[in-house]
Amino acid sequence: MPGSKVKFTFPRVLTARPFHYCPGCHHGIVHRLLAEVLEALDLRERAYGVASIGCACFLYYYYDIDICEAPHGRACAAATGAKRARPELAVFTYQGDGDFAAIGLNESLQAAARGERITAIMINNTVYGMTGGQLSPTTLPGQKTTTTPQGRDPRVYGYPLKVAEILAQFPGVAYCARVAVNTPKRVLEARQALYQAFLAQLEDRGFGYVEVLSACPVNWKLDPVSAARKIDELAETFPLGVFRTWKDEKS
Ligand SMILES: Cc1ncc(C[n+]2csc(CCOP(=O)(O)OP(=O)(O)O)c2C)c(N)n1
Repeated sequence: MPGSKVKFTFPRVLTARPFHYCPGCHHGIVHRLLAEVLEALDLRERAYGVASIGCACFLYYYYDIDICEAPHGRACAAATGAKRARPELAVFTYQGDGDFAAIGLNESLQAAARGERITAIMINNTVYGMTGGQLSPTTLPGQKTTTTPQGRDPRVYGYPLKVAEILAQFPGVAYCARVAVNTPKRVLEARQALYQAFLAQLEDRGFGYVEVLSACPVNWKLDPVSAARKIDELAETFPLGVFRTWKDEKS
């Protein structure tokens, strides 16, 4: 319409299929951001996603790009194979914290240490969401889960694994950030982080990693608004920010 300004468009990378996620879950926001970044970088024809098991296992329903599914924890290994076979593709993984940092920890660390030219996205909701909210490596001390009904006791179950801080030490990691999507400002920062993580791959700099603190209202037993607020509490244990970027390093 004359005089009006387009404020909202639907990324072509997304299909029209409604998300299956629970109310208040942040997967939907991250999916939308990922779609916007793939579109901004003109990657629709050469993006290749590797979905994990967990709540995002139906990733291929929602994107009009090639996506395969890797067994629990193997997404970074599968993505490595895809990227090495077809270096012209923009290859990414989309994993939960259980997938990336529990059963898949070895694959994840080794791919990052090798500096594979892939982009890994880890959705950190501090639990195994899909299977009913069990303890994961990122569960907060004191947090109640179905396998720690009294709350996580670090003397028994250890302390949360800070994946971004671990990966940021590796020279092969070109970009490493932790973001959240519980406020509009943070949503914009999260999009920027995803953009940079893909750029690290497209510019052949190394492994790109974005960890997203994500609400799981059902397993946290909170309403969506309280769950979104709880992200601020998570950010005390898992600080937000860019932990490593090739742009800071001397070339
Ligand atoms: C090879 C294999 N092992 C175990 C499972 C069972 N399983 C399905 S989802 C899941 C938990 C996933 O948790 P997370 O990766 O944190 O993702 P979320 O569901 O929270 O998004 C597990 C253990 C499986 N589907 N496949």
